[in-house]
This record gives sequence, C-alpha cells and structure tokens, in this order.
Amino acid sequence: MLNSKFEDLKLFLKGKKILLTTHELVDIDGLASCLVLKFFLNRFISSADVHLFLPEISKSTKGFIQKFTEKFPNITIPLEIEFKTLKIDIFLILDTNNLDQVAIPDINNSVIPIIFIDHHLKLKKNDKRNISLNIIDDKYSSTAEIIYELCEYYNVELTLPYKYLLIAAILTDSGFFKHGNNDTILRISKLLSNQLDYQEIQSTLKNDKTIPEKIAKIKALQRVQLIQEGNWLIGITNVGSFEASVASSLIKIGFDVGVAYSEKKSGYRISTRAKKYVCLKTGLHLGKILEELSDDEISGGGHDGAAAIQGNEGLEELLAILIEKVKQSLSK
Ligand SMILES: [Mn+2]
Repeated sequence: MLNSKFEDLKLFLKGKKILLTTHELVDIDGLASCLVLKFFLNRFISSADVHLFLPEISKSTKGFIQKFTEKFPNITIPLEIEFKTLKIDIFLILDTNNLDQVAIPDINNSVIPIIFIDHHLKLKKNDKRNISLNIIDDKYSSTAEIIYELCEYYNVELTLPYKYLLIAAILTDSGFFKHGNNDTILRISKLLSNQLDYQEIQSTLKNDKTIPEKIAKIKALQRVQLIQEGNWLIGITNVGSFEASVASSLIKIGFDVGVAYSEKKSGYRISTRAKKYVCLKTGLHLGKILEELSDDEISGGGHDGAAAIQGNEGLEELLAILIEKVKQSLSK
C-alpha cells in the first residue's frame, strides 16, 4: 500500500510551484497520469501552483488525443508551455524514473528536488540527484493506477473525461489486462459506468498498423533465430525499427521469450518480452536483468515481462550476456 507515501506527497507539495512532466515520446499512460494528477492537485492542494510540460508526443498518442478532444471538447491539453522562466520548486516526474528520458534541459545538474511516480522497476542511476520522494511500484501495470489510487485515497471524485483517460491508460499499459492482475480489473470496473462504455473506449485505442510496421514484423519473423532452453523457446531477431512491436509479436506466435534489436547510427536498442506465466513460473524478470546490464553508457530496465535497453557499443556482447541470463532464469 502506498498510503504513507501519499501522505508524504501531500506535505511535500503544499504551497509549491510544481512542474509536472513525463517521459519523451509520451504514451497514453504518461499523458493520462499527468492530466489526472494535475486535476487532482488543483482540486486537493489549492495552495499548489501546477504547470504541465509534455515533451514530444508519440504518434499513436496523438491519434488518441484527437479522438479524446472530439469527445470532450472542454478539456484542453496544453501541448506547449514555456517553463524556463518559471521559478519551479519541485519536479514531479511521471511514468519513468530515468532522467535520461526527461526532456527538461540540464535536469541532471539542477538542484530542484524531484519526485518520481512510476510503475517501472527502480533505477539506481539517479542516486546523485536530489530525489525527495519515490512512489515507484512495479506491481502496478500502469502509472495511471497509482494516480487513481491517490485520488481514491483522498476521496477526490473524478469527472468523466478524467475517468476516461485513466481507463485508456490502464488498458494500453496492461496490454488489455495481459500484464494486469485482479486489482487492474477491479480498478477498471470501478471507473466504468453507463456513460463510459468499455467497447467504445477500446475502439478509440485501436491502432491500425502502418505498412512499414507490418513489413518490419514480417521480415523480422523471416529471420528469427530459435533457441530452446528446456521446455522454453526464446526467439531472437533484428529489425530496422519497431523492435518493441516485433518482440511482442514473437510472444504472440509462440515464443516464451522474444528479443528484437535494432541498430542505427545513433546506437542500438533491444526490446524484450516474456509471457507472464513464464515469469511467474520461473522468476524471470527481464527488467531486472536489463537493469543489471546497465552502466553509465547503457541504460535499461522495465517490467518482468517487458523491458528494453539501449546503448552505443558492444551490441553483440550484450546480446550474448542477455541470452545467457535469460537461459539461467528459465532453467531455475
Ligand atoms: Mn506506463
């Protein structure tokens, strides 16, 4: 339970000038968590002055915003703000705990305190920074669920648009309950109502894949390499981009663990996925493995069944160690 942290948060934020932000290439969870938390803070901590900064928004999130604002034209999503001149007291960073993913200039060297609210495994990387409070728990399938729990804890009643945002975020981040648990389903059922129809929300989240993405997946499947470890099957393949979506496809077609990597001039990126029951049965935790492989130049982490890592050099060596560690976990 996060209740004592929610109490701390209230104390920290009283009378403060707050800048709310999330990771770059904002996804629906990052967006919804920011918007709902802003609504909450304005209602609940009237002495706080809350500003929202959204960095570059991902393509699919833009599509979602369009549908959302058609349905709820009264809610404005501030896509650009000038925050450099604001005298911020505290940064509130949602849906990531890795400062490399935050688009605030020079945040690593700033002395302004930080609060993270996130559901990705905690990274040790930011230890040098002044972190006031971490509300980080990877038992939640989305940051939106933590924000919802905060609203519930303080009895702040959400209006329809904000409930809609939370539902959309929870559904996308839990992979439509695939990575969720009983609490995920319970929270969604509390948020749904006669005015918020599940099928309708689900249809706004449908994302037609582009032709380049479809081709990337098909080509990746043509060159996939199969490794068998006991009763488990690991698939490894490479792509130009869309590695996350390719790694998920590997799981869908029958691999227990999927690894897809891409290599560009700017560096490489490895996405990994594992079936939930494989993680539960063997203790495999991809996020922990990738976090262990991280250093100053390589940054990785995530969840038990979905994690990624990126770096500039030593891709082959890293892949070999990664596969070895995955095999070790699977053979336990
Ligand atoms: Mn998330």
